[in-house]
Amino acid sequence: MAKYDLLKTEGRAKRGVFHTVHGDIQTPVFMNVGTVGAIKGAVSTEDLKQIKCQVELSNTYHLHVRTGDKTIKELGGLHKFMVWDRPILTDSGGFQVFSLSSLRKIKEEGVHFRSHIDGAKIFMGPEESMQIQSNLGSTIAMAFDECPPALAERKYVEDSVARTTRWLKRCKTEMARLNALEDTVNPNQLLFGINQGAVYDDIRIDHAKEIAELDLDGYAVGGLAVGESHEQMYHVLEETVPYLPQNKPTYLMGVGTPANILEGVERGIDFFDCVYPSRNGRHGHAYTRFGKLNLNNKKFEKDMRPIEEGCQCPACRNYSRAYIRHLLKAGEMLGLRLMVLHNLYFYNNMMEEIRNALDEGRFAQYKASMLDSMEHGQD
Ligand code: PRF
Ligand code: ZN
Repeated sequence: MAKYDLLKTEGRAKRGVFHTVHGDIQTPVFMNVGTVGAIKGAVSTEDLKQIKCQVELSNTYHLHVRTGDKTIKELGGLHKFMVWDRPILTDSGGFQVFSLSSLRKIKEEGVHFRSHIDGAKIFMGPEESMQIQSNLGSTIAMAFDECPPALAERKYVEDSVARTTRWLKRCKTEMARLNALEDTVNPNQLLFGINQGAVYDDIRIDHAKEIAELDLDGYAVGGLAVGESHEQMYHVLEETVPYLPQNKPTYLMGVGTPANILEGVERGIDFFDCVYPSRNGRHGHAYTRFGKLNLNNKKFEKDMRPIEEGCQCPACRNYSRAYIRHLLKAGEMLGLRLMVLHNLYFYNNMMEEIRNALDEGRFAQYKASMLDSMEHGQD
């Protein structure tokens, strides 16, 4: 159903467009993280359209424990519930279970754990994850995987990756069954597989080859940005991405800084997501092409310039650093909101600049000048 058109390449960097039932996704793209169906920082879906957001990302696990995927299905699915008619990607729950919950037990059938909200016992396996994502009716569902720690021993990673592959096959079967049901929210729901293997090149490569054969709608590289160095992450991408289909979208999960994204694009990644722009914004840290600013800083007390000169975001078009700093100090929600809007706009706008640079065959030049400006720029 979905089709990925590779429009242009520069080295390994890809410029593409992914056609979905909820509209086209121009890649490379940054997905804006709204874990529970809302971008933290009081950002509405109306705002998302203003800040060039193409794809919203939500989490299976969080929506399952509150308000419940069955209720959301009853109400017409996640698109209707959160009033967003463009693409939504849902993460499968595996990663959130591993990072949030205590007392988890991993078995062949799935993971037993306790809810981080009320401690209730929950079981989630590949079938449950697909059923929840199907109830939400997201555009793209992620496979249920295990993300082993970056420093896990080789034997542990081998066993874990083998299980993740068996889980992936079960996800594919279950998704096909669910999409064919009469009352399914989104009969065209897509499935992305996830490559794992920590920092072991050979495990990563074997796994990439194995999942590439399953002919999925797209492929993610998971298990990165979990404690390894940036160099190790870039190395894994160089080794692994060539074994993922070039005519399908690739997704680097949970990454990262603007520099990480530029490096990821260079190594063939189409999709990114990260909490940094919203989380750092809520802490008063602004991303700009001239480097990061801490708006809590006293030096901005009387600074009437926008966060970033020339930025077309709703914050910079109207408000000064001095005013936003004042709002942050006063604990006013508007301060957080303007910070998050600026940061997300910065990320989405950088992706647009990356796409334009790829279109014009000058990505390498764009990347070099952006990295230089972010590192040495004067505000
Ligand atoms: N798996 C899943 N979601 C994820 C990750 C993963 O490995 C990561 C790792 N950076 C972020 N989100 N399912
Ligand atoms: Zn701005």
